[in-house]
Amino acid sequence: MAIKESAASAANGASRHAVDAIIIGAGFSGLYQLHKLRDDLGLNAVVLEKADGVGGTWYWNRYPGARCDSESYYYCYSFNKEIEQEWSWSERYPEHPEIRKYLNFVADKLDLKRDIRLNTEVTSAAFDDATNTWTVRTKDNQTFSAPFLITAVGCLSTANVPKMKGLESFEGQWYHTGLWPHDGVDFKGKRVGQIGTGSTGIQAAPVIAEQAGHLTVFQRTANYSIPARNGPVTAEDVKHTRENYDDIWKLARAGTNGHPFTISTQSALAVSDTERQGIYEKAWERGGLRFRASFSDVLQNADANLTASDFLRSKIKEVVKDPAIAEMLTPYDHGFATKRPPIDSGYFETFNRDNVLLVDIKAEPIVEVTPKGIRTTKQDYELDIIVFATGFDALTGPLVNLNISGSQGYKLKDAWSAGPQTYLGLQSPKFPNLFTITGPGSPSVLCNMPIAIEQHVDWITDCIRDMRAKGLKRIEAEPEPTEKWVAHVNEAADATLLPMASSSWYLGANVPGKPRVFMPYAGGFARYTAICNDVAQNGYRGFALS
Ligand code: N01
Repeated sequence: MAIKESAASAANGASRHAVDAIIIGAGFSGLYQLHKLRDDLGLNAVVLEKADGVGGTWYWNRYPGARCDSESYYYCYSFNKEIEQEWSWSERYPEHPEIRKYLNFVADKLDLKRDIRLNTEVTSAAFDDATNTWTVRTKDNQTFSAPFLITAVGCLSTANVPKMKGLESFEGQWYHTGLWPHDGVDFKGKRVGQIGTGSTGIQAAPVIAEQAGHLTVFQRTANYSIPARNGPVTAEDVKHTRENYDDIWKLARAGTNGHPFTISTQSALAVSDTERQGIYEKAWERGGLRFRASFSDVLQNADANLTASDFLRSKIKEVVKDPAIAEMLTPYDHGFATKRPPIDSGYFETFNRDNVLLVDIKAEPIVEVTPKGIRTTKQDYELDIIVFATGFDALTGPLVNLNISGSQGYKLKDAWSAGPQTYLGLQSPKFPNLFTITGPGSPSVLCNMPIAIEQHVDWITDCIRDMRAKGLKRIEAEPEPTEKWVAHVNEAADATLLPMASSSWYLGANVPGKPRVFMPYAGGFARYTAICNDVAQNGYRGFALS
């Protein structure tokens, strides 16, 4: 890439670079977006990445037990046949180092790294109406300018560390799972406290319990979980996948969630109790996220949902030996899959261990962190290490934190103060030429991420190609279609049981003070893709182009 650097500014320590497109983030989205813009459109594109390696989410999330909940054969790119045929996964669910290895393999294969600036943290981005140019500043005093700015910052990349009184006084170590030390943490013989029992906490607890002297799990909301049933991928599996990739991707794109399996067309209420039990048992044995596809209406009909929730509650009671602990671990305040359903490797079994204690912090709330551990309203728990598995400021956090100002200096944080305002999750009014890959208002986190990412990157690339072909310099979401889209996102969520889970991060409920708005698009991936394609084919309806 020929980045133009201004000699004058380079002389005073700062440096300025002019390119055609700036991409922020070198995870799944940033890598693919760079490939498309540079290698398909021939643009000067640069990726700015805070970390010292590629991987995005998988660069940071290295906590014990971190692996993907989507199955490896489809948690990968679909755009390149050679990559598909050359790469093979070792496990049904890839562990974090293997995903980083895969992303490095892709980056090397496509020679992407020469256009990725690592250790380059973006501190602000501002749009200039006179020149239709974005200017991005970085922590190390560099300035990049380009007509197009594309955020590839992920949906779950801003760690949510709760503000707990006394944390600074803690004499042990504390860590957030999403910012895990690269050298790992030595739990041997240590008294560990884990706060949080979402997907992350449910993956981490069994591994920490095996390594630590003692583990105390502080649970605010009990959760459902399905066994992952992880295992090695055989040579036969690899061969079968490679031979069938076209069909796998076709199926994934045709569905609701970008997974290559179909949701049953049968209602949970249309079968006998015995038949339903048999179907759930089979799904439980098979394991994984596919459990929720057992019936058509698990996420649409409260009575149907109850059958799944009851089945999973009964499993907790089967697995956990102490009935009082089993009861504490049983969720009653939300239906199965109305929050993102975790999958696990021995989570409930962990509570049968002698070195594990469960504390219900709804019954005895945390009062403060003391120098020696955690104090609840009932007692003090002495700890050497605290693990915050407390999730993320999801979807909006990574974008708002970029300190973006659009047309006439309008700030994204103000534009979204009552919740994200996007058109198709791709753009926001007053932020011309800014595209948000898997932004709020798109299927994103309700989808197998690489599939959602590829759809967005392809759409953005086609849009930029069309604009350049027509000599257009500016594209901006219009306010009215945006309002309609936000209303449609709400409608789509309301047609499901998803908004019922009042503590869900889909609603922003995990971050104190965050507006309660259902953020991802729940209308289904295939439907969403058709809408985006239709918008593009109709002259980018809803966008102002000039
Ligand atoms: O975060 P979460 P996560 N005091 O927000 C609790 C993806 N993911 O990191 O439910 C005490 O789900 C909070 O309690 P409550 C996946 O999409 C993917 O686990 O708010 N507790 C909850 O128990 C997932 O959904 C994979 O009452 C506090 C937990 O912390 C998303 O990431 C693996 C608290 C947070 O759960 C986020 O999952 C893992 C406080 N102040 C995750 N604040 C793979 O596919 C929060 N909690 C690999």
